Amino acid sequence: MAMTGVLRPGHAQVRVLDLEESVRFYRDVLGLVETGRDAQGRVYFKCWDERDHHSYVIRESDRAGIDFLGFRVLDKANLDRLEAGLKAYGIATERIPAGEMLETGERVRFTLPSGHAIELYAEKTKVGNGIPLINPAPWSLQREHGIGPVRLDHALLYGPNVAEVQKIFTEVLGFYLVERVLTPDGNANAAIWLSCGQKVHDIAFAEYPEPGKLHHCSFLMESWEQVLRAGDIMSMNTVPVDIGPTRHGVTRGCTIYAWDPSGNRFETFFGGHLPYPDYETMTWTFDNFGQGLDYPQRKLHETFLTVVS
Ligand code: M3P
Ligand code: FE
Repeated sequence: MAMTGVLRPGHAQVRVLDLEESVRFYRDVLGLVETGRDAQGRVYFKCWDERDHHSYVIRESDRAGIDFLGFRVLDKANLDRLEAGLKAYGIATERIPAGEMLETGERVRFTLPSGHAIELYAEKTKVGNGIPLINPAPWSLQREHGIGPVRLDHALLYGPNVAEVQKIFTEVLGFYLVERVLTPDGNANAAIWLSCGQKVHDIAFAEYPEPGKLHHCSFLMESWEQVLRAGDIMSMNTVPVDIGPTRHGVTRGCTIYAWDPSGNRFETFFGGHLPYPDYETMTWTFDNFGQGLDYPQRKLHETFLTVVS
């Protein structure tokens, strides 16, 4: 499959209550690689196998949550094309100058009807994964530090107007709808899972009255065993765990949900099926939401619906 538009979620900027406590958590417990700090006081991280300078940025604030989620697009021509598409659709965009975020080119920013700030960008410095491009080893010692996820995989965002958000992602940004959970009356979607490639999802949304909320950022693990090991490391560090280890029915991904020291939920995730854009959307009725969330226990955990940052 040729991927020419939006490639992947490339960065999330998340607010934390205590910067240094959070740096210790993300660096030493989750096992991200710290790659920089800027004049605004933001701290930049990447997962060990990511090539770009950063994928996860934290800044200190008096409230947790997400500032924005950025998607990497193929090149500048696609950035211009996608921005023109957004404008033609009636969405206001602004350009954030190159360098405002370390090692990152110009970003196109817009706000979704769910209240989330989304960015598109085409340039970020490739710092590599610590493994040579000639005769590369399969992993480096960076993988062995903390939980050690492979990459930022996706995010689940909560806010209003999910039907309009779905139209923007599918009609303007080139995503397709992989799975959905219906509302109790069956007339609308309570939650949607969207992909821009062959991942089971790159972004998901759930209908929620308050705008701009973060449910979780998800980090990809290499195996179910690595998810279980993540659970061990969480317990060794008394990280508050929300759900799991278990498997989602929706996406078929293996998962643990847990909270960072500020109450931002994160996920360690493995697997999931591999859809193509021509596949038909899979639909879950609201009475099966429990299986969608936690397939073995068939349990719609209360926190899934109510705890966001
Ligand atoms: C995911 C995920 C429900 C949740 C599924 C979640 C309610 O697929 O990646 O977090 O089906
Ligand atoms: Fe997830």
